[in-house]
Amino acid sequence: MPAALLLGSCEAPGGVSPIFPEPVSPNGQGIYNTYVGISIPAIIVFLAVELALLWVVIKYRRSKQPAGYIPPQIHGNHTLEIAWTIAPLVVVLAIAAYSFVELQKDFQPITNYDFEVVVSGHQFGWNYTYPQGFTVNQEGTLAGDVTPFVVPVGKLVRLRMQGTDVIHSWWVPAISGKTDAVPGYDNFTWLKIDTVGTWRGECAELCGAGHSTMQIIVQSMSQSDYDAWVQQQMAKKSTASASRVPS
Ligand SMILES: [Cu+2]
Repeated sequence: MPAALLLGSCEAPGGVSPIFPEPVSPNGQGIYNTYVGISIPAIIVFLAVELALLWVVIKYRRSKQPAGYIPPQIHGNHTLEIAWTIAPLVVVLAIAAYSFVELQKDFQPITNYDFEVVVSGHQFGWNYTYPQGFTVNQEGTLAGDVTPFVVPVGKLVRLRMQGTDVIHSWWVPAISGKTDAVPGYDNFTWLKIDTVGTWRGECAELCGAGHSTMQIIVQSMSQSDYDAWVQQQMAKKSTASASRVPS
């Protein structure tokens, strides 16, 4: 609960929390695990190196040595030198392999999805085109919350990222990693949200003067609420197209 309060207070309108949010999609969970899985060994290595350094500095400080003392001049301990070259190499390669596996899982165009939404970034906002043919316009603003991108709970949704002008990047930390929306090229990510709720994100690629307005809100609904919402969107779309017919 205190964590939730802290997260809540950090979520100013139009921003994302500086603390890693609780993941709600398997790819968000995978990224979170990668973050923790790399951070913990990194902290252990950092502490080990700093403590060893401190120990040497304190134990062998000049004031504890006889006047004019010169430490033993040793050069070349092959076992030690090979060990401290190989050990970091193994750590770095392990981090690379671990990250690469996660990247493959999150950003390959998956084929077992329930439906696909085309997400198109523009200066400054996002358009979400659903298989039923309607589009949700999530126009950027800082005056309040943007229109949510709505998905049903528990469905695997493939996101096809496109850009119409410059490169944008779709990022909702609890759901997925930063995915570039590039003009003339399709990028892919996906989501499968396991609970009803609302999550925040923002454009993560500096894309022009209105970049900061490009908030993202993803809302997940139960299947029945989602179906009703789709009906509403379809009705809106047909009245809009009917009003465009010349009389
Ligand atoms: Cu942008």
